[in-house]
Amino acid sequence: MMLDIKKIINFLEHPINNDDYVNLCKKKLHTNSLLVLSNFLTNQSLKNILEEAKKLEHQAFYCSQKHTVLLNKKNNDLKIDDPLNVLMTSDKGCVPHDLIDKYSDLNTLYASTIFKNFLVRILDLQNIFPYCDKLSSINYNYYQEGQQLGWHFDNASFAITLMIQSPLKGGSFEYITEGRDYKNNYIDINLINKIINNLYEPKELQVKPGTLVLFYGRNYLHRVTPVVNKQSRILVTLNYNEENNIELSENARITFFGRSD
Ligand SMILES: O=C(O)CCC(=O)C(=O)O
Ligand SMILES: [Fe+2]
Repeated sequence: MMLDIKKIINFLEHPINNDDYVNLCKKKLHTNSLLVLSNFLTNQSLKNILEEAKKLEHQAFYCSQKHTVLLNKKNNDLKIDDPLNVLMTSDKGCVPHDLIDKYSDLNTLYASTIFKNFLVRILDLQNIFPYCDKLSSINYNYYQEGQQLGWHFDNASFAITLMIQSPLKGGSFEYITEGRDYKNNYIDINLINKIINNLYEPKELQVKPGTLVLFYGRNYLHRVTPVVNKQSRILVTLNYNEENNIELSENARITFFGRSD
């Protein structure tokens, strides 16, 4: 309902149902390759979501994984120093969708027609759909001291995140906007090699709580650097699909959530 969503999205700064504003966001996304909307959430909603995040934190499932930049396991047929075969470390905690309150602001936002129309328009899609499994659509992610997400390309074409608690030190989002063009089956091994060996400086993004970030995670090599002190980094991912009836693979669910249903 319009009434509910107005309490969650800061429409004063982000009138996402206004044509001019949609076009402005679209332009920003294409110029900067990334859309960053600070103060996207109202203060009250950020407070509600932070409270829920803290309440659920002890139920987070922490996984520590080694993966390649394409999120694969090590391939013994490839050279050990092949940039597509080098292992990265990722460890973070995750609370799956089914633990999030039905009446959470996150559920209202995720299902909101106004919000979905905005996304569809700026991304030039026909439609977007939730995951059909109970775990994958909305996730709280917790990065505790020392935890990080290694360099990777996402499997999903786009990613939408909401920062809920920024770390005081470390925990930066780093990325490059070149490196891969999934649809044209292109991957720049040399550039990936430079990035993972710290020979090329990536872009860095640090955002404050309440910020929405949208990026093309399948084409951008990105990572989250280790959080340096006690304050955890808490971030929500709002996960949609371009097609209906998609579930996250059972393997991925077990890896990230510790269970498949
Ligand atoms: O935590 C972030 O800012 C990015 C998360 C991410 O890249 C992912 O979950 O794949
Ligand atoms: Fe990612």
